[in-house]
Amino acid sequence: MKLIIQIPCYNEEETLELAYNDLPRHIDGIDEIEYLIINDGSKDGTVRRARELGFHHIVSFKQNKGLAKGFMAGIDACLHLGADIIVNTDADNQYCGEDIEKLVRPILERKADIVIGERPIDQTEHFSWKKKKFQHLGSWVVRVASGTDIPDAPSGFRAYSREAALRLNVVNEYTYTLETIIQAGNNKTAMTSVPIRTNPETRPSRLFSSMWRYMKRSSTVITRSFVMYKPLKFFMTIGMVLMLAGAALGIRFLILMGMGEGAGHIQSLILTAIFIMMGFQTLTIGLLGDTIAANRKLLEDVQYRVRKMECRTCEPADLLKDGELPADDAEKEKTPGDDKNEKV
Ligand SMILES: Nc1nc2c(ncn2[C@@H]2O[C@H](COP(=O)(O)OP(=O)(O)O)[C@@H](O)[C@H]2O)c(=O)[nH]1
Ligand SMILES: [Mg+2]
Repeated sequence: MKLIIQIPCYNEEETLELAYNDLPRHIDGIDEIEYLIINDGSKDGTVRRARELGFHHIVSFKQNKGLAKGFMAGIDACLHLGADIIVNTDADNQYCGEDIEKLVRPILERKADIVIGERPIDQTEHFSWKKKKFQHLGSWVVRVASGTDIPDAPSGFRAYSREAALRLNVVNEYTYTLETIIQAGNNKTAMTSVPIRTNPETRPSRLFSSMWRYMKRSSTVITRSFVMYKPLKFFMTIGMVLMLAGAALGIRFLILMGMGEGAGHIQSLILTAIFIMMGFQTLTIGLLGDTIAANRKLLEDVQYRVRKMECRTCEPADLLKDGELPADDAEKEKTPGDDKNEKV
């Protein structure tokens, strides 16, 4: 049983050591533990630091592509490297490394394929009141959209079985956390949650830099995922509301016409027609969306089979060879002490 712990990194030279030292060296039931970072175009010496610390594998992008792409590139690399279980944690040592054992346990016991670490949000001192409320609200919306009972959806501390990782898909560019739960819930993947501990803050969050930005991006991700996985429900609800509004106005007009007052209410008759037409169009879009969703399910199945066949043989393009450094870092290593090469 091989476990690979992956850490997405963007300019994490400072805190990576702390996170690395906290990682477990042995877990009962696991034969091999390896560590991997995904360097998302960092401008500091993240990769050099990771090599010095002894990370086994490094996936490195030449430029910043965002957390969601980084996460998926890490998953691809872990599958290629033969991981049976993949754990994702953060480079700022936010999560308690010792709790990785709790994350992998339900997978080892074959009780789940995805395990999400539930942070003690209300007890976390460095989370503002607003951040706590938004995290709870986000989790509630994801629970509704996914039909699951996961209490902490934005948590990045997770474990995936190989089987669940082979089926993972992320299309948005901001974060993988919400979309993967909605997808897994709709695919009926066995998912569970375990309470975990967090460490004191080492630096402010970069993903949650502004409340409005976070809200805007998260609501886009959730709406898109909901439309993708439940198009009929989404458009049918809107379509039915429009049709009902049209029908109510239409009945009102008929009653008024029966009373001989129809002539003064032609405007509401026009509105009735508009509502009913819009409602009908929205229902049709729902049916089209449902057909597209059925096709996507077939494509996902094909993708799963292809991934299963090729993940061992096809080397991921961004996986560095042993000892290899990205061009920038290699350059810096040749000329140590040169001021121009100090970290940005
Ligand atoms: N791949 C990638 N990872 C990022 C990016 N920004 C942040 N991260 C990583 O995502 C993890 C969580 O980031 P953090 O700023 O601690 O956000 P928090 O989860 O809200 O505390 C860390 O491991 C970061 O290095 C990015 O642009 N790309
Ligand atoms: Mg953090």
